[in-house]
Amino acid sequence: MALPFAVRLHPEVADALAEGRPVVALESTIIAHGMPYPQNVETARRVEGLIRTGGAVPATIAVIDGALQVGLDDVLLERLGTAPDVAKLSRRDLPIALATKRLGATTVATTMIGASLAGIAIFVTGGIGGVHRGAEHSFDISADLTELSRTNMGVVCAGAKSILDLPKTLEVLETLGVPVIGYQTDSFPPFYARTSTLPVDHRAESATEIAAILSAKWSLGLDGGVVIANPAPLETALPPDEVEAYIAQAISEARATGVRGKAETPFLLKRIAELSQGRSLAANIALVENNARLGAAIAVALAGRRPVA
Ligand code: PSU
Ligand code: MN
Repeated sequence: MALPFAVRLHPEVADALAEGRPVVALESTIIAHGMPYPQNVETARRVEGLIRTGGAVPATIAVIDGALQVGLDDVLLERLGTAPDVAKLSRRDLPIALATKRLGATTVATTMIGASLAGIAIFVTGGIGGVHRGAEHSFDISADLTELSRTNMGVVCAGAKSILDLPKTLEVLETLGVPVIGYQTDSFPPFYARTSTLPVDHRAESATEIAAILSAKWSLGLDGGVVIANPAPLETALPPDEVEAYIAQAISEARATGVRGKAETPFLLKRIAELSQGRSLAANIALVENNARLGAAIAVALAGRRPVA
């Protein structure tokens, strides 16, 4: 199948897809705007390694030189992690960045777009965007949610950060018809901690079971994503009350200094890392790695279900 001219596949990714082998997509906003250098690039490389160990080919996605590049080499990863002017690209920004040849990092929404165009079905990230606290005033609801309603992708995450309004986020996902699956958990994980009081739609025990849910959804033509929520590892999880104090302070600083819109999430992540003296960053790194292991296993299970051409 011919790809749109603006999508460019790394040869290793193209070969794997052509042969029906498992591929896992990764986002680049977490590299350019979610973590500081050098941990961002180190994490990106380690996550790619874990996906390979799990039997799949990693495909980190970004906008480079006028193309939606699916699969980055080491030089490009380093560039994304160090360049001072990397744009944060959600769905509305994508055509502009492509036409103006900007260097851009893809969010969950745009990574889903690129991965889906390439023919990838599984995507690993840290946390999805959602309904921001105070959205009843600001209307700030991440385009990640609308993308989940339309683009076929299993999105493996550790839930969503409680910088968001998690009950409202889950309500919107329900409205949009996006299943929320807990991996070996009954509750929607709040990113830095492992459990919450918010139920998931279904608890799945295995990667095989998750692959079966994805197949069932898409075989019916029920387009859209599935949120696969994987609780953060116990060793680095942070106490919820402590995290809440950092979040409250970071949000009040954002309000006081007028930070909002697409700048809000990167600002809050940075402040929470500072306030927690790096422990939130350690937790973030550990949970992305944990998600990489699960994502690879789901991609392997899904590839096993598909007839190989
Ligand atoms: N949540 C995190 N870390 C992140 C992001 C979200 O815990 O790095 C990034 C993801 O790329 C996500 C984006 O898609 O922020 C959402 O931004 P916005 O709320 O502006 O849509
Ligand atoms: Mn927003």
